[in-house]
Amino acid sequence: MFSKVLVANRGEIALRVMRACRDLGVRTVAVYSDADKHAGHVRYADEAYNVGSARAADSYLDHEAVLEAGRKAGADAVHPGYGFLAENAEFARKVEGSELTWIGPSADAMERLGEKTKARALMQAADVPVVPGTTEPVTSADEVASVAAEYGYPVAIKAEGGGGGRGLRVVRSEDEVQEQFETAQREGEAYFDNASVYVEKYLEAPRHVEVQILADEHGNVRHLGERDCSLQRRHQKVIEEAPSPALDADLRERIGEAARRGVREADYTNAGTVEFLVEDGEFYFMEVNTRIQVEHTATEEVTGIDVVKWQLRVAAGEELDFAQDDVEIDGHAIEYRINAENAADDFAPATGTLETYDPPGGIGVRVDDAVRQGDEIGGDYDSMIAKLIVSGSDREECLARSERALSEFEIDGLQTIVPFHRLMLTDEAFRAGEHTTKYLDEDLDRDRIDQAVEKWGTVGESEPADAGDAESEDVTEREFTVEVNGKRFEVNLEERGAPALPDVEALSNGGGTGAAGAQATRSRPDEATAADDDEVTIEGDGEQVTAEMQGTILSVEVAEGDDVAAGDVVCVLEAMKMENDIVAERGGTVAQVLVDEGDSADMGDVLVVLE
Ligand code: MV4
Repeated sequence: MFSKVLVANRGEIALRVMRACRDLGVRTVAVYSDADKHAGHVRYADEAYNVGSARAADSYLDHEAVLEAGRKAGADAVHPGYGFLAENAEFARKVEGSELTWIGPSADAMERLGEKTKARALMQAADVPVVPGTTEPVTSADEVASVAAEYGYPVAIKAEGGGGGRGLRVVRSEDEVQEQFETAQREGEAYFDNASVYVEKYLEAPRHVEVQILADEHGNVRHLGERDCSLQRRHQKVIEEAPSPALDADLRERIGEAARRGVREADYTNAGTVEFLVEDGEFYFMEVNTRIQVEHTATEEVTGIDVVKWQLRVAAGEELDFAQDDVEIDGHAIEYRINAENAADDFAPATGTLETYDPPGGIGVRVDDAVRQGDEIGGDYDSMIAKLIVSGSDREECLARSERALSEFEIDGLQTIVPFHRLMLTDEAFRAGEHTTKYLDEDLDRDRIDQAVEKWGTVGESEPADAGDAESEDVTEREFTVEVNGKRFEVNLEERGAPALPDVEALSNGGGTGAAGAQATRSRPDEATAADDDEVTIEGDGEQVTAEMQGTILSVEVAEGDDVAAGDVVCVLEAMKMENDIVAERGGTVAQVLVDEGDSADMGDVLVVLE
């Protein structure tokens, strides 16, 4: 096994990989951009290197800077996570040519599967069903028309380098052929530097079903069952689950075996995903993702197999130690992407500070994230701030736990898509598992999304502009906990036309929340200073000498910088006509004197701070 791994990524996936490293006793190296100096993956890693560049996201794409960090750290392998460098065969080849090991499929295998017509031909050779169409690029609109004549309209024209919906054009009749052919070529050229296109029969409402694969360097290929990712918005997955509610046992067996044959044919190693379209009880190969994916967690939950750990073990030359028959799908798991987005505003990215971040827990709940309360969500990177993965013994139990877990998830300070997820749990098509890849973009009623955000949305900076009524600006809101006859009530008090409260945030954070940084220098109400200036902040974690009763400061016996021993008098306080010596309990150096002679002090006020 490796002794030190560089993780060339950020966010939750960097943490996921580092956790697998720790489980294996492997040390971890993070890289970061200037915008990410204090990010979760940097906090977690054993060591970290700045690979900064002008644009934050570009830092993670800089081949030479990443390799140089690996050399400096003395790492012996690189894990790319997903996104950024993960599917870059050129970078994989550079790593292969260095003293570091690439934790992923070989650059050759990545290239064999990267071009769509090559991948289709390879799958056909392995007896894996592909969507009827061409396995060679088409070079003229006439060719498109003749393929369409053979299979019938509609057909899809796809860019050779395509993926994620870019460079996919649907042709519904002969008079659209010329225009769509040219558009597909232009898009291919623009997005992928490759104007080459090919043609497939277009399936109207397929499901997206993908099979998780693990393959070692000793010729063993296993599949870990499938995930259903049909709930997508504009080609972005939103909810994924394992197993697929759309497959029966027979189709499940056949699709899994087809995926194994396909990657074996490609001489593929490490983890990968074979994507299929499923329609009318048939499945068709779509593409291979040559990396770990966001949604691998759902597979981990139903198989009990640590996919990321196996990526490391396989890359280190180890052999898969389980047979295909040993892989059992147990129960059901659903992953909810917790994106900072406002679903009511066309899923626009939301930015802000995580004023509250309190994820759910308990049985069947897993949260993969790299943020904590107080963190700034900036918009420099993608909007996913966490993943909630819920499991149960079957889909029903999983759905019930999902409702519970999503209602427990407390996030304030910016809008997330939690309200959208809660809506899906009330949605008939989703609950029945009957939704197709069209469902979100074409069938779901926008008004229902707006209502969900109004009902469950977060109140914060990115609150939708139309969420409140016109009067709301004049309403001062406070939350109280009251006890009536021994029963606890949470009371929300609204006063119309009242002056705004000074700083509700600071008040409601009185108990301290465990969040570092952002809250650390806030003055807390139970330790309010005797000074008139409300803005005084108390620094450090040394002794705070406080007034034990309400009174007047008769004298101050210390100044900043003085050394004070335990029992020394720091102030004299007059209360109820008595003079009281206020003494230091532990002692230290005086860091702050917050009162002057003649000031009045309330019980609990901080008078002097020692460090
Ligand atoms: C298709 C298809 C229907 N028929 N191909 C979209 C992304 C790209 N990589 C493949 N995509 C599709 N290819 C044929 N022949 C429908 C889609 C498609 C889709 C696929 C998976 C998940 C969501 C989707 C949303 C729209 C279209």
